[in-house]
Amino acid sequence: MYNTQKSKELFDRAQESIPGGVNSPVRAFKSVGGTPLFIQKAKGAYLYDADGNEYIDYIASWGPMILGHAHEPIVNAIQEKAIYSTSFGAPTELEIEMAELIKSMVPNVDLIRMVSSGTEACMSALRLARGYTGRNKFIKFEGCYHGHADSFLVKAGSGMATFNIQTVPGITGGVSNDTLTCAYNDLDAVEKLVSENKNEIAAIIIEPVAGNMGCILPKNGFMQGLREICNREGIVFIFDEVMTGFRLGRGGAQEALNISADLVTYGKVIGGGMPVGAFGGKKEIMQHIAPLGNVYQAGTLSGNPIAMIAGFTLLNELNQHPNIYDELNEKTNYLAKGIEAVLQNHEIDFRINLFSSMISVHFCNHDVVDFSTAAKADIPLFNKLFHFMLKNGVYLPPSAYESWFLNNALTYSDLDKTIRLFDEFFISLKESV
Ligand code: KE4
Repeated sequence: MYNTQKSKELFDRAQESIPGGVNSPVRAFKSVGGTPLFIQKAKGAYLYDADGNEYIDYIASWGPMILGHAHEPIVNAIQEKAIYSTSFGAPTELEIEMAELIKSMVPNVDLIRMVSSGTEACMSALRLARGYTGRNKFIKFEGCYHGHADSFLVKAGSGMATFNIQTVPGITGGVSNDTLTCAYNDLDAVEKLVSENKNEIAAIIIEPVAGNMGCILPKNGFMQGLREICNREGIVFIFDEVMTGFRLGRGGAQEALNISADLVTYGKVIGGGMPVGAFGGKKEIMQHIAPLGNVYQAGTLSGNPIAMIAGFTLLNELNQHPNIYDELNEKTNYLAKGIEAVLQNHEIDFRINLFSSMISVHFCNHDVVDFSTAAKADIPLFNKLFHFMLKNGVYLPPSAYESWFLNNALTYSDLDKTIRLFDEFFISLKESV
């Protein structure tokens, strides 16, 4: 009998001291309903909740745990580093090694600054683009999520899509006036915004493969079109690679899509599960960041030795064993094909969006190419599936507006179990009619 009593007790207790009982809204199961599970430990591809239930993990902490949980080289590196203190607030050789390693893996990064979250990376990149161009406005795409800095909380994805929050209290009119939005994959809409705001746009920021409205791929020519607009208009092209960086491949989306960004932001995988973000790019732009230039950005724990050694160890593994990406992509394709066969067999309307090891399943009979088409899918059906999978030991992201993230500790029997449970779910649906 599937028992989550301890999680229920912990959730009640948590809500006495933490807003909504969680430290990040998407964890609260608000969109899928029910009680969030309190996780006690994890190893490899498996999570273990407070009641001792085991789950195959398709969240991977929203991306970072690409080699699985408690990956031994990372754990050992953290343990060895921690005995020499956990923070100095002074420069270290390890930060240089980390920056040099990143520069050796990704294109178009001359200088890179470490921060402590993806939010910090994106907000800093936007401020830098504004300081560099002297312009205030920027374009983001509906359903893309670049963290919770004020400027980005306009028609954002992730938790804001999940909770259907499209305007956030606390964001001033001035801030939102400088945030221009349009649909993902709509190049004409971008051209229109650019012509209506001539010489006022500092940046276009995009998730090059979007993961915060499910997984959404750029249409052919879309990214190249944005690149050309930025070249023509003197706009800074920012790739938000917090999700895609070091997940799509060593060089991330810039390499996978063969598009050069002016600035690129990182998070998640770059920290190996520790709080790390980064932004980097061409020296001509990055040299405006303090203390070199006057665009101020700072952080007490930026480049923290424990966070750095975790990220450095993980990136090193990925850098030295690029076959990991082939293995991950093969597993993702295998999972997608298995689910596809099940859904076709049950004559369910669906679309599966997939890029490398990012995947999402949408229950609809139209292509999912932006936020509005993602929102038109059968969300209640996804929510039912979510809970069926959960109580059978498979932990999907608790929202139809999130990409799934595979980790390389997943085995093919884990994937087969996941596919079999999809089949059992739809059989159970038919039986319940
Ligand atoms: P953080 O500040 O949460 O480290 O990163 C913000 C961010 C920036 N850019 C992209 C493309 C992102 O996906 C994120 C954060 N992703 C969400 C998951 N969709 C984090 C999960 C959460 O909010 O708890």
